[in-house]
Amino acid sequence: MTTDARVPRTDDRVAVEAVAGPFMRGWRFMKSVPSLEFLPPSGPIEIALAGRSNVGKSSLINALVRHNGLARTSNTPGRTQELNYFLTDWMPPFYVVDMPGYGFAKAPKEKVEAWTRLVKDYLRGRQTLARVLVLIDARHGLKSVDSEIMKLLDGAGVTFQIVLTKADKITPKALAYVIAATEMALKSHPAAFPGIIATSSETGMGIAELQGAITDLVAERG
Ligand SMILES: Nc1nc2c(ncn2[C@@H]2O[C@H](COP(=O)(O)OP(=O)(O)OP(=O)(O)O)[C@@H](O)[C@H]2O)c(=O)[nH]1
Ligand SMILES: [Mg+2]
Repeated sequence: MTTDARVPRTDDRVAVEAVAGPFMRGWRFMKSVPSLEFLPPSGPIEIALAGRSNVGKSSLINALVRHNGLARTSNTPGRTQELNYFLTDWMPPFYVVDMPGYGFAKAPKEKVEAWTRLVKDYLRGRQTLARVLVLIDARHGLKSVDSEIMKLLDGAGVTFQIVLTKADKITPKALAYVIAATEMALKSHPAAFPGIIATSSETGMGIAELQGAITDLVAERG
């Protein structure tokens, strides 16, 4: 008997659904939050993406949900300026929250200061925030603004996981180096979740692994 390689067998489909279930479902944009008083009422758990401007937060959301254009991306740092809530129709439901970046951005200083305050207040005080993905550009490694955010999360007792982005842009050797250096730095952060996931929104590298980590978290906390 021949097997058509293009048609996944039932057991393969079951395996994919078990690992990446929530990401096989429909996702929709729910709302943009310009300041804390506009946060949705506490309900489903939230998983937020933090990182320097232009690190690839919005692109990673599109790669996770396999829907280019759901989150708006740009070459210009400072594209995302509010907390953007995305909701899945998976049960139990949960939100993925895209956030403005920290550090340099092409926007007026007062605007950058206001959204940086918003991000920090949200990260410190949101009861339903289950985990933060702290995105680090694999080419650059940890910067002082990243360490500052990780300290804030340590202080608030919010677990975070490091996700390297743009791994397609460096050699495997350079990637291994940045993973080792980041692992060393994480030892002094009690809120760090073990395991660094190297990803590329361009090639799909690491996306299934990250989907799996989020699926596990939702199963545990949802
Ligand atoms: N080669 C490569 N480029 C990427 C990857 N991820 C994002 N980019 C590019 O990096 C730029 C910034 O991506 P965004 O997803 O908008 O970054 P962001 O962190 O949301 O940026 P802000 O909203 O401005 O904070 C875009 O030009 C993306 O195409 C990746 O994995 N590989
Ligand atoms: Mg963005």
